[in-house]
Order: sequence, then C-alpha cells, then structure tokens
Amino acid sequence: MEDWKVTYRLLTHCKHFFHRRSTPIFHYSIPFCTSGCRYHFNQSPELEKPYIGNYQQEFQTFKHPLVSLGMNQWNICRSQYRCFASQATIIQRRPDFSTISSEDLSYFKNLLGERGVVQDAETLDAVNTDWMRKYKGSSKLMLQPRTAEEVSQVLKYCNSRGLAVVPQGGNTGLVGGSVPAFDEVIVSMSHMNKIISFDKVSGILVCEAGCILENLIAFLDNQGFVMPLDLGAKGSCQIGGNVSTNAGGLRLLRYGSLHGSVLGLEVVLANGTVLDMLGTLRKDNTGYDLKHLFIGSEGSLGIVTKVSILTPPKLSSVNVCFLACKDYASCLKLLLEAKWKLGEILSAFEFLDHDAMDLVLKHLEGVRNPFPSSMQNFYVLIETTGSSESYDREKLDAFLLHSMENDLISDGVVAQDITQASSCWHIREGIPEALMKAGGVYKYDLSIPVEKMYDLVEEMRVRLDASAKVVAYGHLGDGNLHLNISTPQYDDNILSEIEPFVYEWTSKHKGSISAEHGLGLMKANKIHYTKSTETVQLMATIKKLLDPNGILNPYKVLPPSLFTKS
Ligand code: FAD
Ligand code: 2HG
Ligand code: ZN
Repeated sequence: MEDWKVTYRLLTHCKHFFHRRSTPIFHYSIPFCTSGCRYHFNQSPELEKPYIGNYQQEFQTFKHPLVSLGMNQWNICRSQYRCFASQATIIQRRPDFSTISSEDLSYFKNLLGERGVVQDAETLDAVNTDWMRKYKGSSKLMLQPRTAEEVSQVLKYCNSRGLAVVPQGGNTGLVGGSVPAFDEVIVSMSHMNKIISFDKVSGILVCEAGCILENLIAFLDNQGFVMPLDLGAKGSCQIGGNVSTNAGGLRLLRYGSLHGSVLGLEVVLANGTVLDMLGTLRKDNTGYDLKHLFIGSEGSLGIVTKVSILTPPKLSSVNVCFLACKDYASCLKLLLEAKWKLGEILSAFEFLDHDAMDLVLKHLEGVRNPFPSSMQNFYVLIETTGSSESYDREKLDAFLLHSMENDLISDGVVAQDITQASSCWHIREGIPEALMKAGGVYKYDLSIPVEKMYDLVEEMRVRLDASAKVVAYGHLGDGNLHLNISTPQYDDNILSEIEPFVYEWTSKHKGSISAEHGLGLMKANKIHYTKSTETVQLMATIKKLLDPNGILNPYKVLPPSLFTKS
C-alpha cells in the first residue's frame, strides 16, 4: 500500500507563465518551491501524544497495537466503537452482519486471484487507518477488483452473505468514511485506474474510478486541458473518491461543483447490479438524473466504477498573489472587489488567519513568511486564470492598486514565476499537514454566510481560551470555513467545549456542518443540524431501497439508529 501523498499545486501551464511585472508596491520574497510530500506512519514523534480521557472505564476495550506507541487515540472492542472525532461517535457493531469465513476467502480468491485478496497485517493496518490517524477499523480483508464485473460479483456475494463493505479510494477522507468502523470488508479501487477515452473537441474524459487525481491532471495537461477539480490530497485521492465525496477544493469558485462537471457514472449497487449511467452528453433530460444520487453519497449507495467528466481547456495566463489584510472585514471587501474587478479571470480566493500561518511556519519545512518583517492578521491567496497575458495583467494590476488605495490590503506579493507561485500555494495547501504535525486536531468543515463566518472563530477562541489553538482558513470565495482546533493532545474536556456548540452555532446561522468533506462516521449523527427530519427520512428510504441489507459503508452518513432492526 502506497503511503499517502500530498502534492502542492502543479503549475505547468505555459512557458510565459508569470511574466515579470514592475509593480513597485509589491515585493516578492519567496524563494522555495516544495513539490510534494509523503506521509509515513509512526515516524513523527510529535504524533505520539498521550490521550487524556476515561475511555477505559467506559468500555471494555482491547488495545490497538498503536496504543503501545503512545497513539491511543481510539479504543476498539468487538461490538462497540468510540473515537475522538466526535462526542457521539459511539456505535455498536450490527450483530446481523456476518464475519469472514474460510469459504468466503476461497470464493474471493477464486474470483479475484490471490493478488486481489489482501490479508497481510501491515497492509491491513494502513488501510484500516485514516489520513488523520484518528479513525481505526479492524478489517481482516481487503479486496482489489480490476473490473466493474468483479466489483459486481464481490457485492452480490457480500450482499447474499451479509458481509458489510467499505469502498476505499485514496483514503484521504477527513471524516472517517473511508475506513471500516469494525471488521467490514475493504473494497479498494486502486487497481481500476485506466483512462478509457478523452475527446479533445468536447473535453470529455472517461476513466476508471481508481485513477489518482494527480495522474488525471498530468494526463490532461499534456492534452491542453485541466481537471475542474484540484485539492491538496491530489497525489493520493482518486476520482471515484472525489465523486463519492463531491469534493470541492481549490477550483470550485471557477469551475463549480462536481454535480456540474460530472456527466456520467457507472455504479455498482449493493446487489451487484451494474448501473450504466456513463453518458458523455452535456444535455440529457430523459427522466431522473440518477447519477446525482451517487455524487456525494460517500460509498453508502453504490460503488462508483467509472466516471465521465467535462474538462475545461488549459488557459495560458495564470497569476498568483498573496496578500495581507489587517482584519476580516477587509478580506470580505477584497472578495467583493475581486469578483467585480477580476470577474471571469478569478480562479481561486483562499484565506488563512494569523494562527494558520504561524502553524505552517513552525511545522512545514522550507516555508518562508512572504512578509518577514511583520506577522499580519489575515492572508488571502488570489489566483487568476485567463487567455490573454496583457489583459489579465492589466486587470490584476488595477485590482491591486484599487485595493491598496482603499486600504483593503496592507501588504502583498505577486509571484514572478512558477516557483514563487508554488510557494504561495504551498502555504495554503500545507495547512492540513502542519496541523497533523502539531498534535491532536479537531476539524470542522463549515459553510457559513461569509459575513458571520469569522464570528464563530472568535467565539471559539473565547470558549477555549489558552487550552487550544483555534486555526481558521478555507475557501472564502465559496463561503467554506475550515475551523481547526489544534491541541497538544486529544482531550475530552476540550471536545466538550467544542461540540455541540460548533454545530448549534452553525445551524443557528443557517450554515452547513459539512461543506465539502462529507459526514462519514464523524457526523452521521449530526445530519439533523443541517437537514430537516423529513429530508433525512427520505434519504434513509432511498438507502433502504438501494441497499436493503445496509451492507454499503454502514454507520456512515446517516444516523445508524435509522437502520437498526427492531
Ligand atoms: P477516500 O478517502 O478513500 O473515501 C472517501 C469516501 O468516499 C468514503 O466514504 C469512501 O467509502 C467513499 N469512496 C471512495 N471511493 C469510492 C468509490 N469508487 N465508490 C464509492 N465510494 C467511494 N476535500 C475537499 O473536498 N476539498 C479539499 O480541498 C480537500 N483537501 C484535502 C487536503 C488534504 C491534505 C487531505 C488529506 C484531504 C483533503 N480533502 C479535501 C479530503 C479528501 O481528500 C477528499 O474527500 C477526497 O475526495 C477523497 O478521495 P479519496 O479517493 O481519498 O477517497
Ligand atoms: C483544505 O481545503 C482541505 O485544505 C482540508 O479541505 C481542510 O484540514 C482541513 O480542515
Ligand atoms: Zn477544503
């Protein structure tokens, strides 16, 4: 099993990329480019933090091997699960699910060959553990099908035997959805990684679900196109995982959500039925557009095996600037100005606060503060992408000048080449990695009306005082806040200060408790903070219709109590 990989944005657009400009008010002082980083288990002593809590008294537990390394972030017992992710993540293993027998293993080996049936302890340890090392399952079996037909046979068999299944892509999910809660069979999509076709006229790419996003980005770059999706986990995450989480990322502001770009899907249902919805048409109003049910369903309704996606052409002029703002109100005004003044060339508007920058500077190698003489309160990364160098430059310069004159920005750098642009992106995309290195982290991925967004951060700081570091960043252009609470170690007392407050606050302000990461295991029981009872009931009805035995990613997305047999 390959280690997780985070790759900072690959900027390979054109040879004229980042023309030299002479805007004296902007200096540029970022000399390093980091092109990638791999994660290794158990190599970082900072991760080995003790747990402050009382789980041993609450449950009869056995210790996971990682506990002996000091990483006792979870306790697992045969029938009950609790982890740090959320106060209410206490679930029972469904007793009606079967456990793997030797006959099952023989069936799978016969179907997939020895190579498609993985039982070795080291690999299983990796695929049972999520990216944050916060969720841990105890599956004894990973299957690696190579075709949709094999996925179909696997699911048909599991359904008839009552074996629960977790579909797994790159395992970069941040809500505990990609790893088993108990002993579910892991169906890895890694071996289904072929590009099937690419049409240069329409820009439509058809590929298997296990294609790694970064490989698709590189393939399209050669063809003169781009993926309408980009995120820090691109080196490991798969397009099937992206579709199943409806991943947002850094380009949503420009290209919209996957509900718009994905034209078709092939999906295997729990009973083995292969649904061919792999259309390559931009317009098709024949009946219900069922593919949308699977976009963002986090592996709970079916396994995505193929994806057809509309990709935009690669434009030759890209600019990146990194700006400092004195307060949050200035960030908002800057966003409004960027929409007006940059308009159709605006391709990213990301923000981070002082504490996020501080964390990156402390924990990521090779990162330099773009404004070394002073720490600023807020930072904004703006990217423009267009087809005319001179036109784009004129627009950007006018925007920057206006923003300086109106005191919206207090300092700024404009990247002069790809290296400097990558360095700017490194700061923003490296925050999740820096948080991991800092110790324990409580992650909240919220959509909140932008005017209110930072109030939550400030209220949280008051609540937690010095006990934790409250870090805020995110896709400001999309109204998406990544609120991260960083602590030296996981602590029940801190968690009880954060939850349910964070969910209640978000709900009160008509926000969403999952902007882009999904609900997974972490927030299956929290869905009601954002969705009405009737809506959740209809979701459960759909789940029961498509997966009557509930074998697909159980305990995730919807409250498990909706599926317990009386
Ligand atoms: P996994 O993590 O393997 O799985 C995620 C969910 O999808 C699980 O529920 C799993 O069961 C299901 N699933 C996976 N493959 C399939 C399939 N073929 N069929 C059916 N179900 C499937 N997310 C964002 O939205 N925006 C970001 O900017 C972003 N940045 C990130 C940066 C970092 C450093 C990291 C670690 C994560 C980031 N994420 C982000 C979260 C994560 O990368 C995305 O959710 C991604 O889409 C998950 O893809 P994956 O292949 O790793 O899926
Ligand atoms: C990002 O935008 C990802 O960097 C991760 O969505 C967010 O770590 C997080 O909270
Ligand atoms: Zn994000």
